[in-house]
Amino acid sequence: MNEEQSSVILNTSSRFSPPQGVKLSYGTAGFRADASLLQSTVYRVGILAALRSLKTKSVIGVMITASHNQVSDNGVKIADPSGGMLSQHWEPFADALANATSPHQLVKLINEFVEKENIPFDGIRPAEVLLGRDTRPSGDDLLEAARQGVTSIIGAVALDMGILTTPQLHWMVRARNKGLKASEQDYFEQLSSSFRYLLDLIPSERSKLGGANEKLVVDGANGVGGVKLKALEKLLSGLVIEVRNSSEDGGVLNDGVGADYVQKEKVVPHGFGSKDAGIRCASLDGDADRLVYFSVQPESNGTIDLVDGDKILSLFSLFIREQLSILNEKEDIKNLHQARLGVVQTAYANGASTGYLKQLGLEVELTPTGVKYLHEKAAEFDIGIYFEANGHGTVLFSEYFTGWLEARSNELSSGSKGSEAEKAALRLLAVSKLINQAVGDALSGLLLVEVILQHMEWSIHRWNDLYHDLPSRQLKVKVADRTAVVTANAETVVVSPPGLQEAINEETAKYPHGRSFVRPSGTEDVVRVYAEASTQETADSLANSVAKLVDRFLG
Ligand code: G16
Repeated sequence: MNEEQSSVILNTSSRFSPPQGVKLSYGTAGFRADASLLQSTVYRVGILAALRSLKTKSVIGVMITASHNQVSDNGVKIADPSGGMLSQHWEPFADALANATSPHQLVKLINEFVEKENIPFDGIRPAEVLLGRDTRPSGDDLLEAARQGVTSIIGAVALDMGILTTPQLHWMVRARNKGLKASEQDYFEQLSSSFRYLLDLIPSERSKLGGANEKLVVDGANGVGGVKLKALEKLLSGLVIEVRNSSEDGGVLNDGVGADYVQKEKVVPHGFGSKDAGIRCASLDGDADRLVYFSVQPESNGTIDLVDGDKILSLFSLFIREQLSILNEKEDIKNLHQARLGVVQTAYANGASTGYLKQLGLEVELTPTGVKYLHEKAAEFDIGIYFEANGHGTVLFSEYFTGWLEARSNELSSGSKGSEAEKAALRLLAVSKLINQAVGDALSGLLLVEVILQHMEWSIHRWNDLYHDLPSRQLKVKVADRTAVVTANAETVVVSPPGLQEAINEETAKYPHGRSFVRPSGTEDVVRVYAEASTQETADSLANSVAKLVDRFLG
């Protein structure tokens, strides 16, 4: 960097002093903390995003959100040129920037990194960064900090895209870098038109009046997702949606509502109750990148049948596998391509779901928690479906396979939908347009679930009966230093502190079908405990015993 550039950073950074005595780290999905601590981190992430834009000669995204965390928290996620998460190779630089103690140290770090990465400051293509935020009250100020960070790189342009869901911003970054239309309206139009197209491809002999056609009731977590879903619904036909807990309703973000609450507590969110028994319901998280379904049990006290990310993964797998087998069976299609289909889960996947997917003959891969890992693995397949049990996931189509599907689609004469095999190809192509190719997206995921249920003529109960979850329990344990827990083998084994894994093994062995693991959260200051066993009582008991072990070893 030249002197002029260094002095601009020295000047602007002096307005954003880092909080004293706080070490921030780039976690599962970026930085996350109490919003009052984040001004300097977000400003510095703005600088990083502009540098990433210069390095990749592409548009980068910065999203101000703390997703499922409480409303007083905030955070920042970075979208790479593909629309996916920031390359893991740059995470240590993000950590170092966030923790630089003075403007001079910050400039020194940037200079070293610019040299090491050979980042061009030639002014040929100025940096361009899209900024978005969710509905948190702290979002406005933090977005301004990000804007100042971006524009402290001379010539860089920061475009404020306003209040968005996280997946909308990732989608826009991807679309911009592909030279496609990338406004919010374009996003809504792509989702609604591919949804309509898939509905039109439902075989006519199917009545379209099955259980799936009844109203869907959606819990918006009092966040951005509910408002965006209402806007999207205006463009939809063939689906009736009622949104509750929209940010316009005055409730508190993620407080007794939202996908994280519903999935972890397995109870109804606020605003739902016995009057909803049996109805198909869904829940989004605070920034609408997670989706779970549920139905309220009749005459219950708020208990639900949870249809989580594992079951969404299973539903998508069944539908896509069916289309691929129609393609492969029919010989009337030119240049048949045997697509490789794979699914990706984490250790949180219910054991019953993994068993079910393997029984379908699918390749099942396991990665650590965090979409950055699942996404990378899923991208190795022609069609890679990934979902975390918490409802974060999507379906990725390789460029090669999408090109092949597009060629089939172009061969069809206009207006004709062709043979069964060609219809299957058209369905798969429409799925690739409907489902967000950049990142897990509750809105596009919801539309895909809805159209598949209509295609199968399935109610939520039929879907939920695909397999029966093993009873499970998740707990959080507050410890002095969660980074003292180090794991291996996709987080299934603790390697540090010594002795903890042996103690967990000993405890787990006491329970029929017992399975348990612990890992440090990358978004909250807790250690997470997961346990599975043959009954709810024993799963609860195993989780409690393991939580006590965590406390004993790390207390
Ligand atoms: C983020 C990540 C997810 C992860 C979740 C919880 O979700 O994108 O991949 O499952 O955090 O992570 P942890 O257990 O490390 O706290 P979100 O929706 O909060 O951005």
